Amino acid sequence: MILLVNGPNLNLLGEREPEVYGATTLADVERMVREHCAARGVEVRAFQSNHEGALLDFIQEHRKAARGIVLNAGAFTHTSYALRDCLAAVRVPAVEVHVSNVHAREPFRHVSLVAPVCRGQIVGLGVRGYLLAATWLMDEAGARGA
Ligand code: CA2
Repeated sequence: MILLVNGPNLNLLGEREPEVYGATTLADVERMVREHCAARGVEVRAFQSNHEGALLDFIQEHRKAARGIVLNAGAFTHTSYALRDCLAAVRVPAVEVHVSNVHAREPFRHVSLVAPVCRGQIVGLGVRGYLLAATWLMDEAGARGA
C-alpha cells in the first residue's frame, strides 16, 4: 500500500491560484494516483488535513502496511520538526512532492525540514509530480521485494 498525504490548504487545489497550482483538483489527483497504482496492483490510501497532528496520526497508523509515502506537506514542509521526526521514526520511504517550483518562489519556501528524511524531492512539475513519486516508490518497493 502507498500513502498519498497532502497537508494544509491542498484541499483548495484546482480552486484557487490556478496560475501557480494548475486547475487539477485534489480529488482528481487522488483518482489519478489510485488508477496509476491500481494498474500495478498497488492500493493507495489518500489523506489530506489542515492539522499537523492529524497528518502524524495518519502516517503512524499506517506505518506497518505502507510501502511508501507520497508527501506534499504544504507549508508544514517549511515549519514542522514533528513531521520530520515522524517520517524518520516510521522508516517508510517517502518522496516529497511540491506542485509549484518552491525554489523559484519566496525564500521561506526554499527550506524543507522534511527533505533530509525523504528519499527524494520532486518540485515544480505540477500534479504529475505525484505520479512520478508513486512510480518511483512502487519500483523501489518491488526492488526491495516489499
Ligand atoms: O507547491 C506546493 O505543492 C506547495 O506544497 C503548496 C503549499 C505551499 O505552502 C508550499 O510552499 C508549496 C500550499 C499552498 C497554498 O495552498 C493552495 C493550494 C492550491 C490552491 C491555492 C492555495
